[in-house]
This record gives sequence, structure tokens and C-alpha cells, in this order.
Amino acid sequence: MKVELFVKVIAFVYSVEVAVGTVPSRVYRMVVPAGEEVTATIDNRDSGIGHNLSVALPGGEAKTDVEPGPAEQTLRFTVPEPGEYDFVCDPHAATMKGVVEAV
Ligand SMILES: [Cu+2]
Repeated sequence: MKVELFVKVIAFVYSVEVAVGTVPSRVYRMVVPAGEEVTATIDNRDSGIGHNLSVALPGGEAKTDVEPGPAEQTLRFTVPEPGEYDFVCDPHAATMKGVVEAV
């Protein structure tokens, strides 16, 4: 199964869309299947503002570099076990954060 996430960043806010089967999930919660490689596309539309996506996995973080927008990045990661894992934008971790839920 191909699992794709589409993450937009506009005005310091993540907007997340993911489709697992027919179940969509939006905004600050990404629902992904455990044990499957996920390909996340991060579309940073904040001109001149650096953002990234960092997912805290059991074996360490999967993350992109902080890059000023407009920029499009790709992050591939696999969540090994079902559970909840935090994600953040490293420079704005206080507000740009959420949960990856692996099922
Ligand atoms: Cu950010």
C-alpha cells in the first residue's frame, strides 16, 4: 500500500491531509498504518520563513532540514508499532506540533 501525506504550511500553521484507505485525517493528527513506509510531502508556502517536519520515532527522529519557503520537501518514514508519536516543526515547536497516530 502506498501511503502519502500532504502537509501544507501557511502562516506558521500545519495543514495535514492523509488518506489511509478512505479515512481522511486533517490538522495536527496524522493517521498512518504501522509498519508501512509513509511518504510525506511538506509544502512550505511561508516566504522566507524556515519550517520543517520532525517525527519522533522509537529509533530517533525522522526529519527534514529547516528550509525557508517557498519550498517543497519529502520525508519518508516508517512507524514500526501502533501508537502515538509526536511531530513538530523544530523552530516553532511550541505551536507547530501534533501527533502521528499509527494504527
Ligand atoms: Cu515552523
